[in-house]
Order: sequence, then C-alpha cells, then structure tokens
Amino acid sequence: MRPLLISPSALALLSGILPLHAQQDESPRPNVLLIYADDLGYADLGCYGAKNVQTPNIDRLARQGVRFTNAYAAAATSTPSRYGMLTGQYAWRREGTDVAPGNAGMIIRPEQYTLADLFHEAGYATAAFGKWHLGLGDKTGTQDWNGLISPSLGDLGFDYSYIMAATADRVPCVFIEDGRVANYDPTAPIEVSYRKPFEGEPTGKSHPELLYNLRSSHGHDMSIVNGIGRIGYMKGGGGALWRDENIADSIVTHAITFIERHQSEHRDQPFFVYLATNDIHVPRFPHPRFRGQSRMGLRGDAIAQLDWTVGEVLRALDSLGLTEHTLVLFSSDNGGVIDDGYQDQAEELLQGHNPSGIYRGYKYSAFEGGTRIPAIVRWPGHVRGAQPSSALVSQVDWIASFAELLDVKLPEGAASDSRAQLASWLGHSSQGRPWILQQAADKTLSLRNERWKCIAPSTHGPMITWGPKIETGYLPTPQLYDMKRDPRERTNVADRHPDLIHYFQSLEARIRAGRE
Ligand code: NG6
Ligand code: CA
Repeated sequence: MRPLLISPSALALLSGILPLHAQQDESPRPNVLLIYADDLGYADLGCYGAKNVQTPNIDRLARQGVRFTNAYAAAATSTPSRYGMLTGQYAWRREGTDVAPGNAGMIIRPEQYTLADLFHEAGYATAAFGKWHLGLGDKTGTQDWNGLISPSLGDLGFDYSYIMAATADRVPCVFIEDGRVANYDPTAPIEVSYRKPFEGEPTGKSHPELLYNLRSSHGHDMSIVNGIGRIGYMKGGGGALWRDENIADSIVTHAITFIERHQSEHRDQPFFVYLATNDIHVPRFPHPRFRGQSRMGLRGDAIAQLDWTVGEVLRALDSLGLTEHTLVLFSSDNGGVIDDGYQDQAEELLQGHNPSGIYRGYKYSAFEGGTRIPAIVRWPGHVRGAQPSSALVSQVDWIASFAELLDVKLPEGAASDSRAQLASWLGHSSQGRPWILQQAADKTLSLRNERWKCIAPSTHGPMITWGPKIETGYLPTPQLYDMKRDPRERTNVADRHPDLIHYFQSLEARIRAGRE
C-alpha cells in the first residue's frame, strides 16, 4: 500500500481546520429570534398572571423555555433601554439618549459595536423589523425622507431592515426599508419638522374634529395621520403612510418573508432577527379582528395582537423545521403604562388588572414597574422547558452573553457594561448578576441586589408632570427597600441602614468610573 503523502502545508491546514470543526461542535450557532415588545408590563401576559387577556402563544413559549421573574430593562423608556440593550453600554453614559423624536439623527454611531455587529461578524444574516427609535441619518432634522437616509441600520450590522423611525405616535408615519421610505409615493413628497406646523395642514390642536380614530388625552396634538394626532409635524407621504391597524401585520409579514427567503437561499447560514413590535405602545389601535378579544378594550386587544404576532412567527419556524435550531428570546423595552396620551379607556377598562402586577410604579418610574419586564428564552434541547428562574438578569448583558454563546471575543472597549451571563439566560444557573442597574425617565439610577434596592436621590417631584398619573419613585434623599420583605417598595428603610446606603453609593461611583 502506498504511504499517504501529506505535504507540510496541507498538514498545517488540516491541523488548523480540525480544531475549528471540533470547536464549532462545542459552540452551536442557533438562529436567534429576538422578539422585543414595547411598553409591555411585567404582569401583562397570561404566563405572568394576567387574567383579562389571553396570550396562548407567548404562554406556550414560556412552557417550552425559561421564564424570568427578576429580569430588567436597562431603562424605563424606550430609547435609552434599546440603546443599552443593543450596545451593551448604559445610555446615561452618553448625551442624547433620551426618548428620541422621529427626526433624530442616528444615536448609535456607525463605529459603535452593536448586537447586530456581533452576529454579523459571526457569519449570521441579520435583520431588524418594526420599532427602531434610535435615530436615522447623520444629524437631527437633516434627513431627506424622499431619498436615501444614511447612515442607517446597514451601518450598525443589520443586513436588512424594515422599520418605523421612532414610535407610532411620532412622525414620520411611514415604514423605512433599507434606508428608504417603503412604498414611496412620488406624488406626495415627505417633509418632517418637530419645530413648526406646515402651512395649510390641520393639526390635532387646530382641528380636533379630524381625530376620528383616537383622541389624545395629553399631547399628541400635532400632525393628524389616519385620524390620530401625533407628536411632530409631517406633510405628504400619500400611499406610503401607515394605517395603524395594519402595523402589526406589516411587521410580522416582513419578518416571516425574510426568514422564508433566507431559508430557501442560504439554508446553511444562521440568522439573527430583531423583531421589535409596535405593540403595545400608544396609539393602541389594533386591527379590527382583535377588537374585543380581551376584556380590557384597546390596550388588552393590543396585547392579543402582540400574542398573535408571536404565534405567527413561531408557526413560521415550525413549518420551516427551524424550531429546534432557533433560540427565541422574548422581552419588553420597559414597564407597562396605562394612560400614555390617548383616550383609549385603558384605565377605565382594567377590570382589576395591573400591568405591573404587585409592583409599584410604571414606565418612566424608578420603582420596579419602570424596568422589571417579562423575559422568556426558548431553545429546544438547550434550555429546559416549564422553568421559572428568579435569577437577577439585565438586558444590557445580552451582547456579552451572546458573544459567550458564539465563542466570540468582543473588540476592545465594546459593550463595556455588558457581562457574560449565558448560564443565567439559558436557565442553567440561578445565580444571576450580583447587582442590576436601572435608569428612570430622568436618569435617576437604581441599584438592586438579591435583597436590597437603592434609588439615588432626585429633586424631580414624586409624580410625572406631563399627564399620566404615575409615581416617579423620586425623592431628594436616597431610598432603600428590602426586596425580600417589601417587594412592593412601600417602606423606605434608608434611615436604618446608613452602611448600605454608603455601600450602594460607592458601588454606583465605581460603576460610573467604569471600575465594576
Ligand atoms: C412621551 C409620550 C408618550 C410616549 C413616550 C415615549 C406625550 C404626552 N407622551 O413623551 O406617549 O410616546 O414619550 O415612549 O407625548 S417610549 O416607550 O417610546 O419611550
Ligand atoms: Ca417603550
């Protein structure tokens, strides 16, 4: 028999390749589907105790995965929360990360490392759908809504995007596909301003009789689109303008089409899909087929529509045979809110439901209701089903945890606030983080650990001042709550524990200095 001859270079090649294969077996590369709801409260789902609305699809996800009871968003409003989640850096470290207008310039700069970059560089196909709310284009107010808006999500690691620039209650009321207005209507050029109304265009303030779909309870009295008042002024749009009742359909249809097309064309390449729903943010205006599905009017019906969205995309995974190969992560960007600016009877029709469950406060708040959110992870074969986890976890850790999963080393300086917590997020460990940091609407920071929560002082008042009846959780002196005995944050015990206040204050100082 002829001896097998292998050249030294081939040998080097082989020895280089073999460990790589071995390594790939050790670190599987599942598809990742991140379903990110908007303003969904901790207790707004059946699997988190909601009674007046049914959420069978999300409940199924929870039955098949791990359901977290101590999971937090990094902030109590959307823009800073999403900023923290996508970059792994706390938003309060950067100027200009507060709730963004629809014509904000891109808040995450192209050179900044994002969750999408992580997947992209690991060889994934990446795509974003739905609510963005992190700015587009170079500078605020300078975008050309009739041409290419650049930079855009393509500069942040997303191969494809079909998004709303901000929120449904902010102009421009159009979808943007890969940096251009989708279904662009050349007969109705688009202009956007957050400064002054366009001459001759009715506003909610001047023409409240034109608000035939939904009236506002506070604000939302500038441009009128689809019979609903918005924040900001816009002109034109024509056939490209969205109809609020079709937004959920548009988002999920585009996401499913992307997944199907990707499967038929690049079957071997994993994907990362960021599916950021418009539900259940205001204006809550679900499609007529969801009306009356809950006992709570439009807010509850928007939850039913959200659940339907999840059901559609899970069904698509099932029918493509992808369920076993896909890690699904479901969560919300901040806590729940009842009246957030429209007369949708959310408050009147609660029927005993509390979006925050037993917890105090809502969206915007430094109390738990601001940032404690539902979070579910399903990954068949890797995550045990029907599992509640009380581990302390934060969305800011997703980027480092996914880097751990993919066995990728984050670039120097990237995602500096993100900690690898993969075992917690997969339900393999109940340990969680030693501490969690959250940011309220006025940037007041709270720190909590297993036992205690400390809210830093703030001179802003105890209630939100612009309309919604929400406790802010702000006090001019530090607050301390015993989360074991007093999870409802009723009794401030700061006076009794000066040592703990000192401990949390110095921990906060070290975090601010980047030393924790
Ligand atoms: C507030 C809006 C509220 C909502 C919020 C941002 C008014 C009166 N209220 O200013 O409706 O849009 O901003 O929500 O305008 S978030 O979830 O996107 O952060
Ligand atoms: Ca939000």
